[in-house]
Amino acid sequence: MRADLIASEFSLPGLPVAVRPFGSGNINDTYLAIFRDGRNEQPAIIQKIRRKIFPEPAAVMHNLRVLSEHLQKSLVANAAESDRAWRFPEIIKTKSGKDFIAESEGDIWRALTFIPGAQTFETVQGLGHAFEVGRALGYFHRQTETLPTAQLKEALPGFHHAPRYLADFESTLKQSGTQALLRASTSARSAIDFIMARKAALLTLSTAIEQGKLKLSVTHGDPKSGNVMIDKQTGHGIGLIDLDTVQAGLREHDIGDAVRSLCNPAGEDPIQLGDAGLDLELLKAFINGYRIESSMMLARPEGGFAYDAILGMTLELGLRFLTDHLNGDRYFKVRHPGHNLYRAQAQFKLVESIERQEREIREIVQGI
Ligand code: GN1
Ligand code: MG
Repeated sequence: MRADLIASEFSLPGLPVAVRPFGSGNINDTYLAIFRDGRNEQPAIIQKIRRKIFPEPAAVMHNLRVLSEHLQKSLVANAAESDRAWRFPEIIKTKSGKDFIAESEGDIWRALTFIPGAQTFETVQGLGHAFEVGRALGYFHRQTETLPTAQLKEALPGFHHAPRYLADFESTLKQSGTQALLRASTSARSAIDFIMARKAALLTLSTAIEQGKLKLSVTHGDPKSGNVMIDKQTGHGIGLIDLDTVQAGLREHDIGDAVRSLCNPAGEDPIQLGDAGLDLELLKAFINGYRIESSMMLARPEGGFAYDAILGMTLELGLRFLTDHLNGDRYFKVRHPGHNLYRAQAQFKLVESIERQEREIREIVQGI
């Protein structure tokens, strides 16, 4: 099914007059649809969720429904004392009253509300932006503190489970296709050596969970810079989008993922690999924003593992890109051959920069 054909199935006023690809996600197909009713126009987001990535798309939608109802309640309850109008995408039902439309192969289509007057940035815009991203993530963690993880399904099994990524990687290495690719690519071979030398750092958080040192909470799962909505007028962070990976996880994962994405001004696709690096001033700004919210949490998050999370999540994403490269780019969308290898190398450059600044980073993140 095509997005422009499916759009009219959703319960929006009038008819879809334009449906265009939107955003820069690596996984879902996202479109912006404009619905016109007389002289009024209303935008909405239309998305296809693939079963290839999310084995149970209905679980994704269940989580979104539960989360949305929870957030709406707290938004209403706290509106008076809030300095901004927080907003999150909500489900737009189909004309027959369902949350999504299933396709025969098991993929689903859904429509979400478009958040007007706000924008996202793939790369950091400055200290103020970093502060606001911290604030938005902290707000999300604080608001979901009262949502029991048991109410959420496992939308993406094994997500951020480093031992699983490592096992997938090691089995990929044994495949004959990989062996041939490796003989021809020195950069792929050095990327493999890079990760092999850092297995322990990759596994620090999963080991801490096994040892009962960290507890699971509701997490966003993918709080990269490009998933944080910034109000165009005020520059305030007003909410997170891309809620498909919301499930039980570690808040440390979210913090690590946000920092790896936001505090590297060169972004995930740097012009030159050497440009990738962690900026300590941006990190301070992000942590200051996060702290405003986290200081109001009932149970403060464990600051003790924040450094390990920043390092571990950067290694993990590099490993995921590298594995996908060796597997023939089946998971992440690529824009050119070798793109996933380049993305992996960029994350590994960032890892080196994090390792060099370990002492400073530990000082900044202490006790968040
Ligand atoms: C993917 O689709 P997108 O771009 O929001 C990925 C994240 C990665 C991110 C890196 C479900 O997110 O884990 O950090 O790419 N999402 C999934 O850009 O795997
Ligand atoms: Mg995502």
